[in-house]
Amino acid sequence: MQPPRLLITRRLPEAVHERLRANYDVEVNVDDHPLHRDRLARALRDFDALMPTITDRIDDALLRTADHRTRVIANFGAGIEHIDLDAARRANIVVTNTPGALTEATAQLAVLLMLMAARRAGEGERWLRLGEWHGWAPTQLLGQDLRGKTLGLVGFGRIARETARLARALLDVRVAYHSRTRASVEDERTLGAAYHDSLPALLAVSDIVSLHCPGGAATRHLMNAKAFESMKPTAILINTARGSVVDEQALAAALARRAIAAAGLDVYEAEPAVHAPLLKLDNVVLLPHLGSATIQTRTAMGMQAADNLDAFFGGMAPPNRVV
Ligand code: 8YV
Repeated sequence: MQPPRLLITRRLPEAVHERLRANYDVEVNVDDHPLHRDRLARALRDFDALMPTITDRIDDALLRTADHRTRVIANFGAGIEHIDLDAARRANIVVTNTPGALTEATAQLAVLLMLMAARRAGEGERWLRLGEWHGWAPTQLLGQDLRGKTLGLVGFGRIARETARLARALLDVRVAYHSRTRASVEDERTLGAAYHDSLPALLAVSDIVSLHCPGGAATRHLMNAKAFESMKPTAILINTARGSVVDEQALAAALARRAIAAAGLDVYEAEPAVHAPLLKLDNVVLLPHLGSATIQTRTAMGMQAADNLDAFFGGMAPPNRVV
């Protein structure tokens, strides 16, 4: 029997390619540029399985192709808003993702951004590299201590909880959250997390606001001009979730007039483009979507995606099926 044809749309850690080559007829996009739409359309006709990433927009128009051969899309990543799930369902294509594998790495990056923004680390590094540091001074680049501050989590899934756990251990913060569904009393108690039943209520009490909700239409521009008005002028915004959750224009305006103190961003509305005014502001730390970027995590994500494929082609239920 012929092994299933699998297209891996971006270069993954070699260990993942090796594992997949053992059981699949694998093609890897070795030049590693985001695939052109036409190539994705052809892939749906030519391959039994796709392993895409966030850089592949698989929308209704693509999935509507009547003669598609693809039966399963094993996304490399947890977030799947770049795939039209309803259209996949209509096309009878199974979709899986990789939750869990990237929880720790992403939570660590959220805490890194909190520290970088609070301690003005990006600003300091820029000074130094530009030769603008002329020696130590007692009131130079003074940041904020985070001990005892309130960390407000928007969303309370795996990454939010791990972020809370780490930030409590490292920075001794208090935890508050808002999410669509309230967690159990037990889960709240474990993290000492105080529930707020509305976003404005959470924003009003938070010194650090960290976003952990999914992307997509339901959360688009959740953080808009009005939301920034609800935040404390001393507050810091952290986004390791999806760029679409933040109205970047409104954020740049709020940072420029110090309606909020600082921000740390890892994700953007139109990646890889960054809203130009943000690049000019000193009180924002900007990272290039590094949330899960460790060799261990990216390998684990690939292995989890491979587990999903193996289950599917082995006639079993893929463990991380979303459609
Ligand atoms: C991934 C992510 O790097 O998994 C996610 O949802 O945001 C990132 O950590 C990327 O999405 C991989 O496709």
